[in-house]
Amino acid sequence: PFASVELAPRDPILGLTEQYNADTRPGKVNLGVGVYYDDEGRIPLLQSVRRAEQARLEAAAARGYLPIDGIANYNQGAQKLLLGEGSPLVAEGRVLTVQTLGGTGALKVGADFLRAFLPDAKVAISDPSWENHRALFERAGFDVVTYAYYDAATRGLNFAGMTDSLRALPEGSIVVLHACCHNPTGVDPTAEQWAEILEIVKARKLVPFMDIAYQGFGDGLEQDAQVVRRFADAGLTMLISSSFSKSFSLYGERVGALTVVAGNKEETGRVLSQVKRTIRTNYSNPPTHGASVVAAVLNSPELFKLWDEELAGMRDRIRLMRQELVNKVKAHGATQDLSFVVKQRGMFSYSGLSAAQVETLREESGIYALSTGRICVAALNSRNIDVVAAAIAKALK
Ligand code: PLP
Ligand code: TYF
Repeated sequence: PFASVELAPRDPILGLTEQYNADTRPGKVNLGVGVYYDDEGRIPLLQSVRRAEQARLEAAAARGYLPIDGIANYNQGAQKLLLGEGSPLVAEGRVLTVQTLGGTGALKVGADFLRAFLPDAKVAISDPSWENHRALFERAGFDVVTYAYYDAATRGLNFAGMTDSLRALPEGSIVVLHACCHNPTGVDPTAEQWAEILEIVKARKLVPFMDIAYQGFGDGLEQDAQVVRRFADAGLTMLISSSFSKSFSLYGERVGALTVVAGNKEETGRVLSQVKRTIRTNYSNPPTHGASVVAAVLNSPELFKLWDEELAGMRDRIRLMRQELVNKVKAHGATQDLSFVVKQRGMFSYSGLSAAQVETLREESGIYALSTGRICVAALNSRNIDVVAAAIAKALK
């Protein structure tokens, strides 16, 4: 029955990691996938996580089924991080949050829910966006279009283009917005620009689906949630997918959440019942370990403080690597102005390297980047940065 099954294309990001893993050169560097590595080049196990895991191990917790929507105080903790302590929306009963299999799971559950109730809506994603956005919403059955976003000439935001394309969307379209630390460009709108985007979203009755996978990697947990809060406080009905994969360095535990801000309390109940139905018919209920660890950290003032400090450490190290990369590429003789790398936020930089230059880096130096020129700055460290900077400077000549 499978004779006509075609070979599916590889995920361009995860496919690159397979290629990297197969490379036998000792000095190879993977700047492809968006993962935070510490200065030793390892994926860190945070102290806050370790302590919560220790406590959980000692408690010898049973592993019964979780409720369909997951661990209650995990969901409340995730909600509080997004909407803030004492959010009036939460008090009004207008917010629901369900535990999901990472941020991807939140997008998928949200997409399936939307497809059931807004089947004809278009889904607009940024140009460019995270590769999986288009694939995921198309698989859910939507027609996916793009809105202008990145301006290669200025290496910044094409704000006029962005607002024009948002204004041109059919009323009721779903618009996927990166709340902070845009993947793949590292370019975010300013607060003033967000205010204008919000006005367009309201005027065109768009349904925002905010994706926040890097909360804490921009300016801090509270600062990075400002856009989400402004949209929610404006009275909009919206969806939010959030992820702890990066901020807790718990990639493989699949810790994420889908939050929906609905119109009123009664509507929230109805929406929750349908979101739970989506989950039930997909995987029944989510896994226990990762979410119970995250919940323990979010609900302990002491562990939360430790986590916040560890997150700041990751954020600061990425900033340092951005600065050092700019300095070192210049020191190696490149004449191009790379100062935009320092202005970009989060894990990524759209480096401006062409597909051919990226290929040269890979072939000559074993340095892997995406063909779009995206590099993961969080994979740089004090041991590999000189080699990378020298190779980039050479490629730029
Ligand atoms: N959304 C964006 C923009 C991302 O970069 C990622 C990265 O993995 C995700 C969602 C998915 O997060 P997760 O790994 O938690 O599924
Ligand atoms: O953009 C990235 O590199 C991260 C990790 O299918 C990732 O978001 C990449 C591809 C993918 C899932 C996660």
